[in-house]
Amino acid sequence: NGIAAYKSLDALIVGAGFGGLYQLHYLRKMGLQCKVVDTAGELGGQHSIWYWNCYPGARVDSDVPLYEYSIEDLFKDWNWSERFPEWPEIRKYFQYVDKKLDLSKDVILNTTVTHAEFDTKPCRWNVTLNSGEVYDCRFFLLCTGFAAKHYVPNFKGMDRFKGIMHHTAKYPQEGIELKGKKICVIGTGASGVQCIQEIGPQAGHLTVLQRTPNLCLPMNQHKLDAEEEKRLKATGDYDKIFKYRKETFGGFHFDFYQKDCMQETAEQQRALYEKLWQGGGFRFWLGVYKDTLFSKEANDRAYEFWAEKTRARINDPKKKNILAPLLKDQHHTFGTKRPSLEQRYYEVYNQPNVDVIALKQNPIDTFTEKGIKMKDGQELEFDVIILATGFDSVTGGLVQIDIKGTDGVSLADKWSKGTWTYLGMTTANFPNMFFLYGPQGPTAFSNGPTCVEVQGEWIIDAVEHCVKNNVKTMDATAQSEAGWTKHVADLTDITLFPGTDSWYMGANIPGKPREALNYAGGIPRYTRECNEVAEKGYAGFAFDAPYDVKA
Ligand code: NA7
Repeated sequence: NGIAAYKSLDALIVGAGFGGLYQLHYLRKMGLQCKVVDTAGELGGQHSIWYWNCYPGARVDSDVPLYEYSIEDLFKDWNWSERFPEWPEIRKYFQYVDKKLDLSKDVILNTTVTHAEFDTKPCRWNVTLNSGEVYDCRFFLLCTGFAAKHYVPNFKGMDRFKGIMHHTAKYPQEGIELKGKKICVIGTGASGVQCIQEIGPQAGHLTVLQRTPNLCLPMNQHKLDAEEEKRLKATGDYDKIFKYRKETFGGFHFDFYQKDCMQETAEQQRALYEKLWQGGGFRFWLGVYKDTLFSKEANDRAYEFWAEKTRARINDPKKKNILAPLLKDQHHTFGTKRPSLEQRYYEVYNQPNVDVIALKQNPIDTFTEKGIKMKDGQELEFDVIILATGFDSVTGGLVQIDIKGTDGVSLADKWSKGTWTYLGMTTANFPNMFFLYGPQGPTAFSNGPTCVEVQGEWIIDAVEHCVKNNVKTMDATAQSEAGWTKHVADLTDITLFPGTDSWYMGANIPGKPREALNYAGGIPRYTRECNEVAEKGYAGFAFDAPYDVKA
């Protein structure tokens, strides 16, 4: 009959990934009535990435036990099989967490939050789901992750292609038969690199269309030994790791090397680079000389080492120059686009069935029924095209929900020319709304679970503050968000990041404002700054603003 059924909650949480489930657990512990809503069909869903991104080889680039919750001693009864786990195992981890914390009874799956509006009279959010249900709630928490909205470029003639075509973030759950097929992968970000190295060995032929080379680092993957894990758990090492991960820039268990590059001799530099390279993971990115992401001279040294190591692995001189150009032909400074971790990525290009085309020299002209025609006239035929073209990262997942604040302006409109947040967790005129692992927080420069726990804890405390003090609304002031936004820009402006087109700067989506989307001061500084705000009675927030007057 068109009359929506209203249901009342203390908090509605969007996203059943690391962030959303953390919120659910602790808000429930506080005695609040909460629900989590997620588009995906399983926990660890769309907003934690591991539901939709089930393309071959999809795995996490943070090693375990860093990539897991540190809460409730969950680590004790869980063992990972390898250092960088693949998506099926991460999904199993979420099922394990669900069993331990009894989460899913409060999770609504296969459902999307379509819009939300703040009602200034009762000071509550009305949240509408695509099922037609409407919830009203006091707190509205967006835990959508940084990659909830995938990006498909508008290539000419795309709908003409008659073969199989999927974006990596919408890969069919049942998989695709790839053996012996003619396959094209467009894009060489983290998703492209992971699926290329997996598909190359099974494809009849694989063509990679690369716009920008990925400055990949060795993953150094290995199987984990259950006995060794047991020993480490017994010695208390896991507790130390979980504590330490909050004390490092990126939320890992290593930090930048506390010297500038040029303070050391060429031999010392080489020794450090070699050690970091052998260690694997992000050490060569976030454990390197502390000026590497600030000084072009220091950055060049790291780049040269990377190029030397990488070029040695590629046989064909043409492929070598496309995949790992020399410093003089460099596309971007090292580390200012997200380096991916690879296992056999470069060796795959030594196979005779694998080609790479540099799109800057030979762009896509048009898609055809059978494949893709290149600018130089070459007509390539494919059975399968995989679009590894990324995401409307960091902000896209938030603004795709129609959220209206106290002045009736939507979040999408408010952020259409640039993002404004206070502490990377709130935005003015959207009272009692918190988000995490999103814009102007440490998001993209940090290990996900660390960031989620740091921000999650702060949000839980803020909600508790409101509940205990009978506060109706807590809203960032325009002045405080202007200050934070400038602070985030200032932290980035002194680095090399602004000089590179990347999703860190919003520069991967045509028309998206170019700005620093992530807080570049590191986890410890961020935590300190947020805690200082809380200690000062949540300075920079307005409490119980008279919205009816404003309206
Ligand atoms: P990314 O890292 O954004 O990579 C997308 C890739 O797609 C990248 O190589 C892009 O080239 C390429 N791309 C994007 N648009 C086009 C067009 N129009 N033509 C050709 N190539 C294009 O996304 P991922 O999914 O790989 O990874 C996202 C994050 O998830 C990753 O950083 C991790 O944090 C996990 P470009 O570099 O823009 O030239």
